[in-house]
Amino acid sequence: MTVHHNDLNNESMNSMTSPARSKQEDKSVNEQSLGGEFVDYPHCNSCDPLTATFQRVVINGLSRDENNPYDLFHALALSVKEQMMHDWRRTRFEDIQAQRKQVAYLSLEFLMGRALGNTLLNLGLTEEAEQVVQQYRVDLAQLETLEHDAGLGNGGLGRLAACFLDSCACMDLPVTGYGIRYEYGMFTQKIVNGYQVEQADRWLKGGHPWDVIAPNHNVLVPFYGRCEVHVDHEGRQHHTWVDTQDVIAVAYDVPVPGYRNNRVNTLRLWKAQATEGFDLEEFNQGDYTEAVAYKNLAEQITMVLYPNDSSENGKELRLRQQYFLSSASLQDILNTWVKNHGRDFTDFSRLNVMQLNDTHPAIAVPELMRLLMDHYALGWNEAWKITSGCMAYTNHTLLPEALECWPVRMFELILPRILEIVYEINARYLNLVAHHWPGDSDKLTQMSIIDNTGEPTIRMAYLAIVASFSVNGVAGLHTQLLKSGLFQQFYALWPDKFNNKTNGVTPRRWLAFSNPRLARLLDQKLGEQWIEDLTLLQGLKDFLNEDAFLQEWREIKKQNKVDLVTLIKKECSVDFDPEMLFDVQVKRIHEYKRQLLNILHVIHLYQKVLKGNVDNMVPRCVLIAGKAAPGYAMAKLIVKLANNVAEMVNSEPLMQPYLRFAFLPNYNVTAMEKICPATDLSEQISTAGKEASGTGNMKFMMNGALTIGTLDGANIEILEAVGDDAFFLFGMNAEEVDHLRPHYQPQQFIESSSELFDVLTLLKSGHFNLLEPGIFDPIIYAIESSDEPWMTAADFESFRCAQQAVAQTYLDKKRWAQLSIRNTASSGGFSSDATIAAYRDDIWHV
Ligand code: 26W
Repeated sequence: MTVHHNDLNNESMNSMTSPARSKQEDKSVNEQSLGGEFVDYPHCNSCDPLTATFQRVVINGLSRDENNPYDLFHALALSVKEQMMHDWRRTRFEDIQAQRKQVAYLSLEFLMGRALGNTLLNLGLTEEAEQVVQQYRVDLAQLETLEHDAGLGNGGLGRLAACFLDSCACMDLPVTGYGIRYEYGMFTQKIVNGYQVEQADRWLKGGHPWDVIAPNHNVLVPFYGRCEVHVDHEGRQHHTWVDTQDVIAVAYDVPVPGYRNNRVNTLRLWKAQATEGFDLEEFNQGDYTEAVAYKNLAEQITMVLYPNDSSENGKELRLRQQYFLSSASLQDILNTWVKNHGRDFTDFSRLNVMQLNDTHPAIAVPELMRLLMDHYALGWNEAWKITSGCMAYTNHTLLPEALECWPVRMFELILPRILEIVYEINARYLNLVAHHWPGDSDKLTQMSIIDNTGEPTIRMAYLAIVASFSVNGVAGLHTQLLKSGLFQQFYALWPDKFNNKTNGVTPRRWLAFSNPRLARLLDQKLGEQWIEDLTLLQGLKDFLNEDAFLQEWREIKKQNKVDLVTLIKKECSVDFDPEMLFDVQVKRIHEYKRQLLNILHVIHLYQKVLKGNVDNMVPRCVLIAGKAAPGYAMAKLIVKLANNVAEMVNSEPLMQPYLRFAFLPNYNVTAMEKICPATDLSEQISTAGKEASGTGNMKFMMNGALTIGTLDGANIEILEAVGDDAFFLFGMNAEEVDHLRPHYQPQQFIESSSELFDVLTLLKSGHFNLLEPGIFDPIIYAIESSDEPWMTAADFESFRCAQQAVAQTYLDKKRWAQLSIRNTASSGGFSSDATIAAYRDDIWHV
């Protein structure tokens, strides 16, 4: 069945801002949003103190039951949101008034985690909130634990988007995040008999107190249908996309408060809703079930986050998500523009920029062309000038399997008008390529946006590069590899587009909030300014030789470890000991991240203890956590191996004094808030050249962990910042990896390391899978295979030696504390504030 654009009844149309809206309406909105002074809601109580707001919320029954802790959490969150309402509205008003350039951060993922604690911190309301809830005999910390993580992301890319939003608000930048309000976020990981089992994440089940629905921003997103061309009396072609099945995008706004600066930015999340026009009509024709099925089809779009963070799976639903986000966001941006500037787009690209978070929203490129041409009647050249003047693309991965290529036939069916535009972009761009490399037809094939080598597909990264004025990688090495490898020819064509923006993490969440003990010490020693200027942490170096300070530093780490011990005991039933070295690797499970290398090392330590070879051995607790993509069999097997090895290690009494090993289920933002302050050693051990940047590495460093790592991603910059005596470097570099690749013979490495040989022998013996013989064969086979891309065996010896150096260093408590301090002190450059300052100055020009 089809639902026609025109079929929408008036009621639903009224809530849409459509390009067809009359001048009259435009004017009234203009007056509302721009007219004269800022007038607040008449009944706005955000000037009340939090205490009064909270009491009113409770008394008015907005909370359900004040004896129920969850309801109290809810009431507190509503009250805190209300505290932000005035500034939120004013921020929007002033940004429009000032005609500041607006940035839209388009991302399929925003991994926000919990909001309460962080919001209170940013607003400076933590103490007041503590007092308020004490009257109900609960403590704030306990209430905070009742909030469900907003897990609207997979890993690095999604969490980066969240850190960026925080930094933008803190730095007073007019940046709006645009994303999807998935009904189900990142799955909950359970471990059953050592295996990962996924459970749906019903994160909204208790209600979501933070968002505000903004029905006046609803837009219609078209799908399916067909294209028509009309030629007007001047001979100009006009394209229309007709017989579409439209889906309503409903805006849910989440406030993003800055740090004590009265700015509140917006994260606008779109939810799909079936149009209202369809059901009655179909129902009258007796097609009730069809009508309901259509409703499902429409509302499916925002039902679930795709849980893979490294391989593209080409699902139609995912494409619909991407287009839904891109179209809704752009329509919203254009509607705002038209309200405030009318239909004159001359200054549009001077006053708007869209940052594409990887290629996931790259379909925004042809969509902006479509809206400008088909809705606002601009010609191709004019539309292209605008589009290519405001798109900027960030690449987050070099892995070829992660590069998105959509089958042309899928576009043909779902987005026929978009396909036409992509073809036209490609034709014009290939013309330029042909001029640049005359007579080189290979270049045309290699660089074409359409890949015709097999089933025709659209290379989304190429589309993004062609249309963007800026293309950036996320760490120095990564950008260099983009220029010399993946996007080499594009770099030759447009060298000026390419730039690096090394990632960062927000010190509000990852230091001030997660590590309050350390934050208090920093306040005392450095003053409170460090939260907004993290380079001030350098000042810690003045205390490197003060014994009392070193003592205090170690005591804080120890207390944080005690907290983590409690969590590990509760979740894994494993006893960690805060006196032991905490050796931690937490991140998505992927072969290139080499959790396997870490597990092999644990097996090696286990064998050492079994052999009684314990002289000078440093007792350690090894922690691994992370989710495997549900369809990634090898990653899931690595989870199982970690759990089985942990079981053997922890049940062997001989290990007790020397080695403990836990796999913590359901790694997420909230878990990291407990983990990173308690970590001594941060494992960043990816095969060189594969990890674009990493951001966990930065969170650990900020919290005083030392890194054991390869020369990969931002590790390189971390090493430079802290110095090589405070970083345990091992393994091949990216060049050596590439060099060895064609000749790789893992057997050579296995034969030349008796330790690795012994580890593999034990693994092969079935020692860790007595009840499930053969299950780890694929892992053993991979390690021994000459085309294992991650070259685990090649780096084992080097890793083991670096781990020995770690142990040696840890024996000297004072030295370790000094190195730990130096790590924190040198982490200032990895604040996302620094990263955002660079986006602002070099790309956004806000
Ligand atoms: C299409 C499936 C898919 C989904 C997500 C492919 C690729 C992705 C992301 C690009 C994966 C990702 O999160 N990349 C990580 O981005 C971080 C932020 O820049 C980096 O720090 C990590 O190194 C990078 O792996």
